[in-house]
Amino acid sequence: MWSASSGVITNDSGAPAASGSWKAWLTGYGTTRTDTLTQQVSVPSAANATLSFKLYVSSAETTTSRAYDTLKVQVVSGSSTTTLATYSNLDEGTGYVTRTLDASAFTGKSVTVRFVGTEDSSLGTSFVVDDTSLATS
Ligand SMILES: [Ca+2]
Repeated sequence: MWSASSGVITNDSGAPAASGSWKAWLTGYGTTRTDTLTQQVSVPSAANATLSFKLYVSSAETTTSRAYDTLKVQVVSGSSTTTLATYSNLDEGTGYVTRTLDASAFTGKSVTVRFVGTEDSSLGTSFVVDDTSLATS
């Protein structure tokens, strides 16, 4: 069960879903804003854990070198927060890209998976997340 900032979990047709019509749409307003999406997860005991999701980035930014708007993928375990990956307006693409992150450090733990979208005061960047899963092996 995901918890999210208002409006993040949406079936708004302004951005495609990777499957179905619902997805998590973080930021994209072109104003200073932070959106979060979190889920508590008990990661089974295993040798390896992988967090995967599909990410679509659409941006009004025109720079090819500066990350003005970012999406951080974090795991919170107790009082410690680990950033597994950071995406930005520089990752803009024409469709969903499957992202696979190593979460093996968290096997056997109860953690919170957190997506944090942050944008600056102009030129919106939308981070759209769908089909998130955590697998162990
Ligand atoms: Ca921006």
